[in-house]
Amino acid sequence: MTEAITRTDIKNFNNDGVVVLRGVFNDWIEILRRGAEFHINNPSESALIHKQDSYQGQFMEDFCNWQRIAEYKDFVLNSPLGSFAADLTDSKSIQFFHDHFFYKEASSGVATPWHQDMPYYCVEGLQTVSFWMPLESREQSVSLKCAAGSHSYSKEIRPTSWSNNESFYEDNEAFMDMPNIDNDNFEIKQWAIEPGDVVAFNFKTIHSANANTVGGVSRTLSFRLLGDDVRYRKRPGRTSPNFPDINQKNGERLREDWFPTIWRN
Ligand SMILES: O=C(O)CCC(=O)C(=O)O
Repeated sequence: MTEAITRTDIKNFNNDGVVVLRGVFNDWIEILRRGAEFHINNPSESALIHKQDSYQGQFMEDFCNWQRIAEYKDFVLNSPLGSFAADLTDSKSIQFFHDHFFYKEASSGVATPWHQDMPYYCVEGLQTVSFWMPLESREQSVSLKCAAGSHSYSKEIRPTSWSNNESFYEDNEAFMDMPNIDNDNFEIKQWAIEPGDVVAFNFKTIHSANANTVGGVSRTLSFRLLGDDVRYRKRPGRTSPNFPDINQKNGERLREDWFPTIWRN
């Protein structure tokens, strides 16, 4: 076990599906900020823009840029990301899945709705973790919100398109409706964040984030990692992010040339 992660962190991650780790990436913030500035000026073809007419700012999200942005690649391959993921998911090895960038301009009125990440992905398994890393201080009110314990549902939550709320896949019966998070007595985990802190959560943990209503921009990177039991799962349509040429069969470990093993115990 690394020194940065305690037994209590692991217990909380297992029970709640989410834990905050303080200051564990302090040494990487300047590097990731340089990468993010390049990224904002050079989004990929997959970048999505969300905008509400009544607000000035926009919200951009983008996926899978770690191989072309040197600072992200350095972080993925050389930071303790993989060892932290191994500790939290009790895995012997960790594959890197993808990075996801959330850039919310000042006063951009678009929130990230309640959702569960797993059903958007071409994988299944219990040993998963995302590291949500703001690159500037974040007040609690504009930080990530996670519904504690929501990773334990056996059925996945129906994924929807964030722009029109329509079901992502035609196969609707395979999924359950989003519970009424605010009325179903979930404990909501939400923390004020300083750069270098990270919120680690399971791919099945239901989460959301309020719109950026504060003065400055909000730049957040989420890094997604796969532990020992994670396998390829074909979905009944395009996934997000989409890997149309992945050419894999259900039950296989993800291909190493696209999703490298970044940590072995
Ligand atoms: O920062 C946000 O707005 C949402 C983050 C999120 O949904 C994620 O990292 O999976």
